[in-house]
Amino acid sequence: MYETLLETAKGVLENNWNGTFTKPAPSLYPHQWNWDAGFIAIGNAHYNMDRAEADLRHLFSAQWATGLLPQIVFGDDPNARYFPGPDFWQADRSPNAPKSPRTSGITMPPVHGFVLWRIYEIAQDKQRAKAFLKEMYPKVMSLHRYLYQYRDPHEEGLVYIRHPWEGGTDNSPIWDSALKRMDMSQLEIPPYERKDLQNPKAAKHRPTQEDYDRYVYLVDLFRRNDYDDAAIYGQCPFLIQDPLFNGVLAWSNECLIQIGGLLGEDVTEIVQWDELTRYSMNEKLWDEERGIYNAYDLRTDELIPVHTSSGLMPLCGDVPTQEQAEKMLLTLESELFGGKRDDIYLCPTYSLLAEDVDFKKYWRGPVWINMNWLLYHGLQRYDMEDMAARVRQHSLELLEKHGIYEYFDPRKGEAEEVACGTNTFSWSAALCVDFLL
Ligand code: 2M8
Repeated sequence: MYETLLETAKGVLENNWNGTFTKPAPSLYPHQWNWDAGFIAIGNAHYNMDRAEADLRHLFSAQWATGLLPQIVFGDDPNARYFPGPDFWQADRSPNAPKSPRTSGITMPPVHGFVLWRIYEIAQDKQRAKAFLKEMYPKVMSLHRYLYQYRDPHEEGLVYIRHPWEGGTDNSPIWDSALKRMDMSQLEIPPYERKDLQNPKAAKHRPTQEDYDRYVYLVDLFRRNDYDDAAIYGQCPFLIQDPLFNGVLAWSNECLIQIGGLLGEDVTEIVQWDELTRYSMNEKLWDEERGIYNAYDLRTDELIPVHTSSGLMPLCGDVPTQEQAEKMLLTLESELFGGKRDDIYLCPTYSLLAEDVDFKKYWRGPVWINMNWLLYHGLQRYDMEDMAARVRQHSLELLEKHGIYEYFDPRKGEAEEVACGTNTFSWSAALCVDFLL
């Protein structure tokens, strides 16, 4: 079963490798992306450990002196079309940015701790894998240290993001209220030209122009402040504690504790982060009534009670108790996410009941394979084997029937174009390999 799918997925990874790093997708995303690189390395680890290691080494070669791991590491292909490119970011305004390679000036969900652990689990040659852990451990530690030092102003163990791109879920409805508060008639945005709309299939489902104006305004704010974290914290209208980002952080902390233990390191610092993050996620972000985690807006000091699948992701980090997790399972099975319906592919990224759910619009409804992979691992941690198997099965069915696409319309049978976004998408391929092997 699935032999052809496996070969197709490997072919995508092969094709998207440029000799130095793996592109998420050649036409739409021609550079290296942070969390993509993590997911991609997991896929490669099953049959090409050299490449898995090379991708992560390349990503971390761009780490800033503060520990920030950039969202994009730019390649040097002069024909690569992407906005905003390195000349727009001007990351070299920061004394902390590396001279080379060039990077953007924000980060992404810190998947690398659990990625390293997963690679170690997969590895046949444990000695080599351990040497790689030893090499990477201080780098991932320095990333986590950056997050707790600069992104946790109340020292509560919850890390904020300051741009929707840092969340990885660019146009998630979670960000709507914060973005809407930015009155663009009062704010100056530098001129810019989007390149993503040149991809005809993806164009119609990409974020709107209003979204982009806000994305670009924020980038401009960061560069005007020379990427100084304290100055940006003072001025940025967008500061959000996201349950996906913090759930991933919790999982990575946990894996760093395991890695540190294996390497004979003192893990006291991580244990402290880990305990505080779990505690605060449950104290501050947990929604007992709805059985899901919320995001929190640090600018207005209020919860953002929007039902997206990001609120289920703390499962992967073992953040909820078994009792909380049972409630989350009910939420997943309910009409909100359609977990028991035969006509819905799991897992829609936005509640099926939301008035503005859009089954094809990027992070506002479609199924994404990386979210399914995180959810699958989360469900397994709570022995929810049936639902985990369902999530895996739906993922593989989508990929097999519709291709290694970026995201998928969750409506089974009904939708005309189920596969959305770019084709030959690397993390869909890599996580498909991991699901299969
Ligand atoms: C998407 O984000 C980039 C900006 O980072 C974009 O829209 O141009 C998101 O899906 C993000 O999660 C992903 O890492 C990136 C590359 O696949 O594309």
